[in-house]
Amino acid sequence: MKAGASLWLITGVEGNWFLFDGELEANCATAAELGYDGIELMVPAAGAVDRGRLEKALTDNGLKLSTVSSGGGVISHGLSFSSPDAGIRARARRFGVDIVEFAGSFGGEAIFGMLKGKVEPGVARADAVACVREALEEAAVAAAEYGLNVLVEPQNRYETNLINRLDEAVELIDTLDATNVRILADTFHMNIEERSIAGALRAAGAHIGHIHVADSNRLPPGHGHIDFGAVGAALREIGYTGYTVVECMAYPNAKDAAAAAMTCLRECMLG
Ligand code: LER
Ligand code: MN
Repeated sequence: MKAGASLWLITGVEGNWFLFDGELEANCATAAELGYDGIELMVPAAGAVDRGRLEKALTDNGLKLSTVSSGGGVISHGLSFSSPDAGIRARARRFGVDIVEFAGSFGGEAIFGMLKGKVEPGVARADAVACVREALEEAAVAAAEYGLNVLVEPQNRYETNLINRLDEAVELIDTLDATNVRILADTFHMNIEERSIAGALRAAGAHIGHIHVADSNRLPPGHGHIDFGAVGAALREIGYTGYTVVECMAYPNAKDAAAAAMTCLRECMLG
């Protein structure tokens, strides 16, 4: 298993749930110094980050780009795969493919969490699911060009009414006309939605393609009541070897949060 740190690169948003905010070079250096292997980015658009600058920040610090979130499509542009508005849906799919290509050109995978959207009033659930299915299949074709997966993230009921648990994601993935879609399992969301975090990870098994860790309160692992020993044991049992990215509040500050999370990862997950 490899450790990743999340880095938020959208300006002008008050408050976020990522470890690091801005300052690409300085935060890559801090992540590397603390022992992280990779970086996950949140960007306002695929072309927003200067390629040369990102390449240099990664190589100078011996880091890989693990993943790029497509959440910027929602935060910066109000997009959604399942919007009742066909224009918004089309722009969301374009945004998603652009993120796949940006991430893929660095060997990283694209995340589809918030951009899935929700079942809006007046829209039939089956129609919303069909929109998500179509968008994921399109993104999967683009990712296949790089030999990579795309990642779909179940999120808790206070954020969406569309795919809250891992078993719902498995059901969706199994009906897709694509073989390179995997689940991003986020311990914060799972703590709200799953009967057992470890049990759900075991049941999803080889469908798991990426992990986000935060504690029950979205503070760094170790500051809440999630049993990360059990999470690590379940991931070892299913043979998971991908990234575990720390996506939590920068409490009490980014560096201390990153250090505390790394201590927990070393004790419970990376062994
Ligand atoms: C993003 O990875 C996430 O976990 C969400 O809670 C964003 O809404
Ligand atoms: Mn997450």
